[in-house]
Amino acid sequence: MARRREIEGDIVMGWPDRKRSTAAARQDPEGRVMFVQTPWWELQGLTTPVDLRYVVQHMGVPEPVPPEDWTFSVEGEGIEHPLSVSLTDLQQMATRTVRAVTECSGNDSVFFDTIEPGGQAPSLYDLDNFAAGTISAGEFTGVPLRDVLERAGLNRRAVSVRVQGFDRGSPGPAPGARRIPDEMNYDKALPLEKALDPDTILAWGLNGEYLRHVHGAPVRLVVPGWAGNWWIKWVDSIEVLYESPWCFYQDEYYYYSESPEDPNREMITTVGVKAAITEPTDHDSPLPAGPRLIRGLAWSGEGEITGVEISTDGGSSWNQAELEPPLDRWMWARWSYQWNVKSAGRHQVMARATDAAGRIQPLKARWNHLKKNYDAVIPLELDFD
Ligand SMILES: Nc1nc2c(c(=O)[nH]1)N[C@H]1C(S)=C(S)[C@@H](COP(=O)(O)O)O[C@H]1N2
Ligand SMILES: [Mo]
Repeated sequence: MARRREIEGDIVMGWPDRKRSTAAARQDPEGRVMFVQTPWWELQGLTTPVDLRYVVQHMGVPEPVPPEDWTFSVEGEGIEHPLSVSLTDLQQMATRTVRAVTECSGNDSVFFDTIEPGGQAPSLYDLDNFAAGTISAGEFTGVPLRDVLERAGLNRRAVSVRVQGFDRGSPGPAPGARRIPDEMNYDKALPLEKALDPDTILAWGLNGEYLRHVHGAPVRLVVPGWAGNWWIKWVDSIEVLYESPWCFYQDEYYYYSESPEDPNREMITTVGVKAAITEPTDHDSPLPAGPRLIRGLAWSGEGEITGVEISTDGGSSWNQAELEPPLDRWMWARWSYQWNVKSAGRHQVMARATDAAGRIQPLKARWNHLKKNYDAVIPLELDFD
């Protein structure tokens, strides 16, 4: 068959160009985007283009505020001089740029069902699956939260920094919740130590442009390494406290426990150490046997990626993949592995990551009833002829 020579895709700047990736975007009746999933396996580098970034929020997207009318407050018992801060005030401070992966705690959650009896795994590469593709990476520019707290006279004996968005609503039903407010703002209470990490920033820039409204403009919190639900969008107030306050999306929604009744709840903080295969995918199967490059991404919430291993024999043996520079602390790393497929038929490929904190990606995820932070290896089944 003659190979189709490709310049047949989109018109870009008036010229025919290669086909671009599209995200799966769900809109409200007025055409405003409410939820986006990212086809991360199609992307060619480390930065997710803003148009392809995932979008998630719990109580709807609030009406935007003109940035010049917007301020946020810094107050609470752990603050000596309460402040009202405008975007211009922030932009008069020294900036910091952080490149990081954002992963929703619900990303890949559907795979928890595969460890329930009779569960069947869907394709990882299918945005019809509601839990897929809620992960993206990018370059955020802003000011360290620490610098703003210090300017307001932070008392270092404080333990908690509650950050609240201006989105308001009702969280709706939540299994195991002991209390569901009728109306609330989205908020989370960051332990002081993470709040003081210089890479925890109040960001107005993303990938070289102003942050967009759906991603939390004028300013959102960036909490590298920690699950997306910590990355408060539409920042409205910051309160420094001597004890950790009750927050719905901390105490009743994003926590680990075995069952809704289980009284032992563990706070969700960092994301797992994970590797994901981007090439080939099960949509490319069947493939010709012979030499075959396996490529993917790996990331961890606790430390730089130190290795990725591949198994093509069901986990009996593991071989090192090559990590492709740069290895950036909070970013995902690209990796590749040369595999020689010697026989036709069905083969299973598994990739597992390790990180500088000494973690090894597990083959089986630890169950939690809310199905948060799925972090186990997801085997890829490929047919060869
Ligand atoms: N104010 C506010 N911030 C929020 C949320 C929210 O509902 N309200 N959702 C959180 C969750 S669960 C995730 S995964 C990330 C998603 O950020 P994004 O929409 O920019 O991808 O925002 C977080 N910040
Ligand atoms: Mo999330």
